[in-house]
Amino acid sequence: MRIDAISIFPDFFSVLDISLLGKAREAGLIEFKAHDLRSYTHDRHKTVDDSPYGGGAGMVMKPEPWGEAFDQLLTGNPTVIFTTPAGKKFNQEIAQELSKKQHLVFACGRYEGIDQRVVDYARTKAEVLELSIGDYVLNGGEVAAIAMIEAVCRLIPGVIGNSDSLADESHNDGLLEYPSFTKPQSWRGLEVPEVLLSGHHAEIAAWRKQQSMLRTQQNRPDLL
Ligand code: JEB
Repeated sequence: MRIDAISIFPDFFSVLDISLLGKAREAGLIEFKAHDLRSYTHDRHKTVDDSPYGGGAGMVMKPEPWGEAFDQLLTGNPTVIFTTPAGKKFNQEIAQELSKKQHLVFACGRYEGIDQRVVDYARTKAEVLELSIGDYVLNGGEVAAIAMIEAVCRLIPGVIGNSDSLADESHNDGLLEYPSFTKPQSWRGLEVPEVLLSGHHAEIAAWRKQQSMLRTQQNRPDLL
């Protein structure tokens, strides 16, 4: 999969050099590049923002640099994702869909967001999604894009070494995960639940299911 990100802060994306995603890139499974929006400007001050039509606080990202970036980057059959607090809520189902695409382009705004015509224009050149990672306010789209990129890339075959881990995740009936424990059996006076040491596979499965349901009831009753 090829992934491009367009941002005035391309350095945010250096976290993608680390860990599993970094390995997947070295292995050639993912090709990623972050592009500086200011490199698509032509004025001395590399201007990317202007005041909003209709008035109001803050600045809006002007369309011209985005147009030039798209002219260069929207080749082949890309899907463009605008990260925005006004987007549809990103979830695992969307991550699954995106993991099948050949080319993703993340458009990451700052300030009060991007001139809406940029989205309309992108729709004439590509499949376009406006997505949010949740109901809280960030200063820009970069952190949201990084979260989406991680969620999508770990679903690409070969990115996660042990594909059992992936298969396991879709096996909990839409409930939250059960709690996990490892050695030592006793730590600072805190014990691992006895049932997990028993070797009774049916009892362990039943306990985990009960814990999953309890957690879901307490933390995410909307899932029940
Ligand atoms: C994404 C962004 C801003 C109103 C308030 C703040 C570009 N879940 C999310 N929260 N915030 C964002 C997001 C996502 N995805 C997000 C892009 C931009 C916030 N801002 C700041 C804009 N409008 C600018």
